[in-house]
Amino acid sequence: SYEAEDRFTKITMLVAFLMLPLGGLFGILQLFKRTPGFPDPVSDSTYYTVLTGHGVVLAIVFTTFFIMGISAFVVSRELKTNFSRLALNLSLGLALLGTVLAAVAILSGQAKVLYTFYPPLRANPLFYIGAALLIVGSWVFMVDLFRLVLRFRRENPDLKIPVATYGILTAWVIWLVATPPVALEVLLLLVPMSLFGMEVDVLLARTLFWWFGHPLVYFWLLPAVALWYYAIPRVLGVPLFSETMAKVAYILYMIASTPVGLHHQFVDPGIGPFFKLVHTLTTFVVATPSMLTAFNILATLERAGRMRGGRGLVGWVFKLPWGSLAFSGLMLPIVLFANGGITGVINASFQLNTVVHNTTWIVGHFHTTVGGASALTFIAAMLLLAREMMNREIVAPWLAVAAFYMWTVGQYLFSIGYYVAGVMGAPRRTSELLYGGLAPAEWAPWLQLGAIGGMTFWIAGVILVGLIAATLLFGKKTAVPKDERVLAFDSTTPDKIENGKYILEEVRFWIVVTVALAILGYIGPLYEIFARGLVPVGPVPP
Ligand code: HAS
Repeated sequence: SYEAEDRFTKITMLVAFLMLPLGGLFGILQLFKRTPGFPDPVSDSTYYTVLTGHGVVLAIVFTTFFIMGISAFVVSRELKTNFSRLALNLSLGLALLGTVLAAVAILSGQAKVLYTFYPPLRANPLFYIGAALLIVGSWVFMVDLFRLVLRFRRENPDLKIPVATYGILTAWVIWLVATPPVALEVLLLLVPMSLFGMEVDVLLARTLFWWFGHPLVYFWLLPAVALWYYAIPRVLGVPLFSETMAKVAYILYMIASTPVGLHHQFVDPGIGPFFKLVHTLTTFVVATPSMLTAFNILATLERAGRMRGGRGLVGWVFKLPWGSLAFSGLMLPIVLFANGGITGVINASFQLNTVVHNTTWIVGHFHTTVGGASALTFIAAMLLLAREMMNREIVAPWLAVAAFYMWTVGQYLFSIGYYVAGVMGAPRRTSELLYGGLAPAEWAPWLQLGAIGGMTFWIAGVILVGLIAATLLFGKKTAVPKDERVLAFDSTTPDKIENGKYILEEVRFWIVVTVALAILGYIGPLYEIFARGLVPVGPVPP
């Protein structure tokens, strides 16, 4: 039985679920504050509390808890194994404690440092300690997950790792490589800065943060990709076009996701152009698996569409079940990812980055990636889990489908408005410029278009949160038969490895390559920072 895993998944999903209305409230307040001609709901200084809350609650807490929960659900069932109860309880306890501490710091207005917490801005120590505890909690879970997958590998040398578990494993390997530098930054630099006023080298701190910050986005993405690869073919009743291609994509994500973080620091002085160019090139490598994913999913869709009688170049697209809850909930995030992915490639281009960096363009990019590809997939998965794990009939499924479309249209409008305003120079992360009367009038219509999009997907979010709650509270009790379940990971039978050893299944080897490339990617820039000599500065209150 999966009693302990299910309890863990229920609690982590509940925490993730509770973050949605809170993060959404911060989001809508911010949207109004930033839009010319709209009512101004919060003071200038509260704006930074709201912005920090929005980023931390949704991008860090919602995602981490959801990913821990879905990982326990998928891996235990696909590998037919159990996590250690101690590890589950300990990791949950630490992560919850950390979240509460950080929440106290943010909600009391003592952590206006945004989710990137760049020094010399100083937050209350509880904020940093809370963040560190959340990470440590996730590590406890991660170690146990590695134990189970490596044991499966050892005990079943002739079996392939199932495709969803492989994706979840990849996400956690990325987490393994990404989190130690930010933990060092927090414990050695930021906590002492916050507690004792210790001086900190800003560039060193930012570099350690972005060592973590970019792989973090693939930690958000990979569980969504794993759900797409597993569930979309299941919903369509066809096999995935290529499982081998899926695993190649996972491996490329894993090995290339870390040595790329300097693309967030193109305009930081103190790191020379050589390593920035190297990270530009590796960023194009890490964009490749998403293109493989696009190809793999499209080929699967085409196969299914043609089986249903679709003809011609695009006729098959209209034969797909666009009105089904599971299909639209999993496919529309991919349609959003096409938008966010293309702008990601633009961000990564060294020269173009100087046009879009720190503008509202970036806000458009990350809403359609983490808020589109990842968050919408996670919300759809929550509804499916309410049906298939909690055995509740989904209340008004048609409304959920309508909300998925509203979310998608809203995010497209939001991103278009913010892209154009960004290219015109509208800055992100500030309200002063807009409300000090300094904003050029030409930004206004685009920020207003963005606001219409933002309100549209905010309303979609409210509907979806309401439907999840209504399903759990009032949904009719019905056990869904195994063959009708979308997330039926317990019925996976791992395939056999043919022709002896199969390099894609040698996960230990790929973990070593991942760690080595991450270190190689950062030795040079860190050497440059230390060789130049550190320039520590004292903290400033935000
Ligand atoms: Fe990014 C900034 C580059 C992907 C999240 N990114 C951010 C920030 C966040 C974020 C949160 O190079 C802001 C950080 C901050 O606060 O400062 N990003 C990239 C690149 C990719 C990318 C190259 N980002 C993501 C993902 C995220 C995410 C994924 C979250 C989940 N990003 C950057 C850069 C910056 C940045 C710079 C810094 C900018 C600056 O100056 O500050 C790539 O991985 C993207 C590859 C994706 C593709 C798309 C493939 C298309 C697919 C869809 C196909 C469609 C189908 C539909 C099948 C190439 C998969 C068919 C439909 C039918 C109807 C048939």
